[in-house]
Amino acid sequence: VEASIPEPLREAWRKYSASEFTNKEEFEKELVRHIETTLARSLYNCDENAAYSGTALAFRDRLIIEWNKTQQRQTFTDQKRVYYLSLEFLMGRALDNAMLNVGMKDAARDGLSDLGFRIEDVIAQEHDAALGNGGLGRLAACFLDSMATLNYPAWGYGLRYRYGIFKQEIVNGYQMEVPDYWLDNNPWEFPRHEITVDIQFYGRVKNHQNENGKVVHTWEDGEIVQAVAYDVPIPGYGTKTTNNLRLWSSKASSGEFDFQKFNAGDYESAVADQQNAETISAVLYPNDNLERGKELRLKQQYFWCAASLFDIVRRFKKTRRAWNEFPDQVAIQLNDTHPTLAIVELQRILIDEEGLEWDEAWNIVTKTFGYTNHTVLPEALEKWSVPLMQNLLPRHLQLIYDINLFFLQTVEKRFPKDREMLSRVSIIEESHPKMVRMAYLAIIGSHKVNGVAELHSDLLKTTLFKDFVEIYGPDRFTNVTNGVTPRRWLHQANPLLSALIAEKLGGHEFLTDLTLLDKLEAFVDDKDFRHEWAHIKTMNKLRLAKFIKSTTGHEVDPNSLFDIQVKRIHEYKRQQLNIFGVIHRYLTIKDMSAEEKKKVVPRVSIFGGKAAPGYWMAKTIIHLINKVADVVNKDADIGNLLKVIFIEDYNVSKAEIICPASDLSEHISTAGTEGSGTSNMKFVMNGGLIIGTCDGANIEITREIGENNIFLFGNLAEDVEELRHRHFYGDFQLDPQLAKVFAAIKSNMFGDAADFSALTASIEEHGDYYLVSDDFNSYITTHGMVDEAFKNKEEWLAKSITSVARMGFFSTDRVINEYADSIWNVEPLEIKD
Ligand code: BZD
Repeated sequence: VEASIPEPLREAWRKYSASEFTNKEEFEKELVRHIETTLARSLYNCDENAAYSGTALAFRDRLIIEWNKTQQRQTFTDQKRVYYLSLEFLMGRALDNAMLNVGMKDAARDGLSDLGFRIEDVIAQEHDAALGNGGLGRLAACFLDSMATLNYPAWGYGLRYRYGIFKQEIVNGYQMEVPDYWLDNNPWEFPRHEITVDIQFYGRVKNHQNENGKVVHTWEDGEIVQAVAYDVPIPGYGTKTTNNLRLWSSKASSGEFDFQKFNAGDYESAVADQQNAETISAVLYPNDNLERGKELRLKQQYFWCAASLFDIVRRFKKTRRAWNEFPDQVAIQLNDTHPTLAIVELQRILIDEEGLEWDEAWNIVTKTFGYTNHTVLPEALEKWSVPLMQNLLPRHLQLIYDINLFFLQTVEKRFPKDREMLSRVSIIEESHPKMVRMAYLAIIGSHKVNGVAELHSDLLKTTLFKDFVEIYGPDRFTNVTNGVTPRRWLHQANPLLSALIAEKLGGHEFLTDLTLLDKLEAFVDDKDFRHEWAHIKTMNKLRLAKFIKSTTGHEVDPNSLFDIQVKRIHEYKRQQLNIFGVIHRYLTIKDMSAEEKKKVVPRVSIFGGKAAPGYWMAKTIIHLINKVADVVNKDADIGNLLKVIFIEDYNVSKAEIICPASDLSEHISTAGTEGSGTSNMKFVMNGGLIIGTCDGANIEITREIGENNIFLFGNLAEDVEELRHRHFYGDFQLDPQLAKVFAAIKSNMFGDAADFSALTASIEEHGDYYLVSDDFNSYITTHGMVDEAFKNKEEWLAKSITSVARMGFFSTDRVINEYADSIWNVEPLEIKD
């Protein structure tokens, strides 16, 4: 029950309603007030960390005032809202983003400087919010930024993990994982201890007949865990809209922290129950593109889906509308299959709790949900064992069987006697044990299914989901190519470039209409402009060089070509191809005469990325990169011609330093394996060129910027199957240049060759599934072309400028408008004073 102040008393409230600082002086006043009162510090003990906290609290006040207005306005207007369900939100730091989005960074810089602080040092105090693994989680974060910026009434729903993605340390060349405890002193969340939901697990289903003779189901005797809401304000850029990200935290329900046990002296077991409940939201699973079927993961998924659905339904019921209006008021987007249980949960609520008939309920459900697929990799497709689900969620398993039954009946009508088809598309895989195929359930329970780049969406339609295209027709399947938010990935990460562009274009409008970048093409031949462009790249390379020096001790020369691959380590992303290429380059340079060496373009090969803790091959790749770095970096024959750097603990805030500093970045997945990729967009937006395969969004980037401005290589997706087939039947020849690289590794040049034998064997002996050998020659040759191109500074600059000018398509603003129009059917709502 919400308590509203009676109308006659509201005058007093309005009179004293909180107000926002609007200039440097007012900011300083707020900052000092927070430091002296909220933090209980003074000018005698205010370090950078306290300055950060004070600044964050001052900005938080501003955000929450606008958050309140936005929520009131959205409730009052009561138009359709979007709910973005994602198990991951990889937000990074919030302060810089808040300053820029509310347009007060300059005031803050001056104010902090008056009080003795440098804004960059203050910003750097913040701990990244790292509640995600990689692209999927970061996409959700970019979506939140664009939804707020475009004034869509939209909420994110996720889990408040106590531990985000682990911190990576490199010890003797090996990855070590350190827990990421990030919640102490996090000023950006608001606990809502009054907003709780009881979530049930286990127990059994009982069937009864109600007064009308209808069979009803009750789910009884389970364990209850309580979900508590924590709200994070999401400011839009240049708008008052401040949306909400609601993260659920688990704790023992007041009933469950058993006071009887407690009072009876069974203290330990009472505490154990509590810890058990808190385990649900304790830790983010650190796997990307791998699902291992662990019970705790399923518990996380249901806990979060059930809490979110309860919240959404509660909000809808306050409007007292009829149930059939639910899809006109609510759009729910499923970020991958992780929240698929939300489909089943809504059906359960409508049937078991609200008493709707099956068909009426199911019609509401399917109109409400949309499902985004991010991968075609088989090992990433979620399946849950039926016995596991039976035990944890007995009622949901029944409902899944019913959904499947009705679905298979319609399929049978359309494709009579096609038993193969029925078993292929069944939600239940008839294996031992039986498995629930979550992607199929998500397709059946949604009105739209989308992939994240054109090639990826086409592959979904022609391979994984082919049968479903036949069953439902092509309209249920669509493409929405990914993007990134230009606020964080251009304006915040690269202030110098953003300022130069603004100067040329006469303002910062391009940040909210990225297609305006095309006006830059008019300046491609402008000498002064080129000069400034080049200068900014050098400044950004210096910034990265400084960072590398301070974190690794290595000196790198900013005149070298900075060649960067940063992303999660995965065989399909082929960091092994990159490091083999580096070894090849090393061997080639070592063989050169002094004369020949003079022609070599000096390079710095920069790697970064985490391996899932249980992914041995990925860890081996990290180990090899670090061992190669050890050898190359201290080889006097090589000097500055080649340096190899592994940046520890790659994360969002490091990406903000890394992306603006690339000359070249690598997006070299085996064709047909990467859904989209989004760092490719970040790098090009910052004036870096890319070397890449014809995969994911690389193809659309090429279409937009022109094939002269990108270095493409390698086999095409349409040829991959045939090549793998050939390898399987023994038709495999190790590429001769790669053979030299392997010989060097096996000579113990980079330490004990046995450490890397699994890696070389996967290629030489076990079928080279990712086609490293098939693509090696093309890769090396293309790097040669990169070297040649880099020698021509003017040409390179023209490519860089032209590419940025043509990147307008890859803003998440375009992406969100596409979702809004073709999937969600929602309208923006501007928040005025
Ligand atoms: O999603 C990534 C894809 O691999 C990229 O191609 C794509 O650009 C982005 C955004 O659409 N997928 C992931 O990042 N996936 C995961 O992190 C993940 C996490 C848990 C379980 C399964 C996958």
